[in-house]
Amino acid sequence: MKKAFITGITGQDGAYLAKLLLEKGYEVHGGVRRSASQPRLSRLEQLGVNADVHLHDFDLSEPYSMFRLLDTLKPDELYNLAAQSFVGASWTTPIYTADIDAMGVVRILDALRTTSPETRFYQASTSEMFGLVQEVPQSETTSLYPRSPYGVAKVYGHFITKNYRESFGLHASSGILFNHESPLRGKEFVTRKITLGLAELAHGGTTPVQLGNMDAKRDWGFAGDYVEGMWRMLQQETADDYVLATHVTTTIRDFFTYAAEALGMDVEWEGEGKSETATDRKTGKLLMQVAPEFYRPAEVDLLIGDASKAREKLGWEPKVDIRQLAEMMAKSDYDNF
Ligand code: NAP
Ligand code: G4F
Repeated sequence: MKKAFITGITGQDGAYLAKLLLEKGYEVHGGVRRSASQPRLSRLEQLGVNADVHLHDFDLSEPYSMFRLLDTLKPDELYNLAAQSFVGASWTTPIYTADIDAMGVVRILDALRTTSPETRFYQASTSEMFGLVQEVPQSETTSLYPRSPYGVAKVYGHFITKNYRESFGLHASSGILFNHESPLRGKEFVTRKITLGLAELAHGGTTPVQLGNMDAKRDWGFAGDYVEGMWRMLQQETADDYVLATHVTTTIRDFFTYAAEALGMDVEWEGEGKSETATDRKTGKLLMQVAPEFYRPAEVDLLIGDASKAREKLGWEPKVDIRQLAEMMAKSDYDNF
């Protein structure tokens, strides 16, 4: 039986990956950090796998306990999914974000190099590294130009992974994953904020969803498809870096429309910029208004990925398209309201 260790197992991707690895027969271990409301196992519970995983106290800021844990576990595969993952918060917590998302990666790589150099390592890199995009679509060879403290920290994590592969021969791969969502997505991310807000409105609520930049475009896929790609990367004989993306880009506005339509609404858009609104033609209810506090100091305007390498070398394909994703999330939030 193979043994896997997942950092960030309580997050969206951690929960889907834990389920996938259990289905494949792995012994699954995960790192959880302490907090007053610990353990935060709701996502693992929602997928019905909380009782099947082995949990360990773990924090990416704590090198010595990480070292001891990895020395004991010596996992076959380690997926580093833990991060301060919210781009918006990285401007208010830039130093913390750098410590976890950049230094945390080298802490774990260095502990692995010493305690368990045969472990195969996955780093959660991100399309946010492309930032002010230098090429359309973006692939593994596109130049990086991060636009947030989060993106800058992730660039370090990306290159230190490559560096430990080249310097010490670790089987260390980076997945450059474009945005991926699900009913388990954190409530602060725009897709989930939209589907939760629309579910409340559909149940009789009257508070419109307050959003920032409606023109940004993202390449959105389903998290369940993307964790399959992570696993496939670590099954390759040689470690490498891969983009996972759908090659379809959608504005925030269009995602909002798709989610609203899934709940039977008929959206009318009016105004522009900070005056933009969305109303349900059927009921006259105000569904969305722009709130300038959700604009970012610097924006990533357009992400669209080219996952040809993953398709050819890993045989990976996304299965859920953007309308199916919006419907899945909107209906889940409506049903669980
Ligand atoms: P998520 O839902 O926000 O989960 C983040 C996880 O990291 C949580 O389990 C969190 O624990 C844990 N964590 C945070 N700080 C930690 C620390 N100091 N020590 C140990 N654990 C810590 O994120 P996600 O969407 O699953 O994303 C997984 C990874 O992929 C992240 O690295 C993210 O940056 C990256 N990524 C995500 C996407 C995407 O679209 N989802 C795209 C590209 C890359 P708590 O439960 O205690 O908060
Ligand atoms: O949903 P978001 O917060 O995701 P963002 O910034 O693209 O980051 C996510 O994807 C990255 C991969 O590219 C991951 F690395 C990262 O960990 C995370 O999972 O924002 C998406 C877009 C932005 O352009 C933002 O300005 O939506 C825009 N937006 C407009 N109104 C909003 C809002 N975003 C949020 N969170 N909240 C709003 O009210």
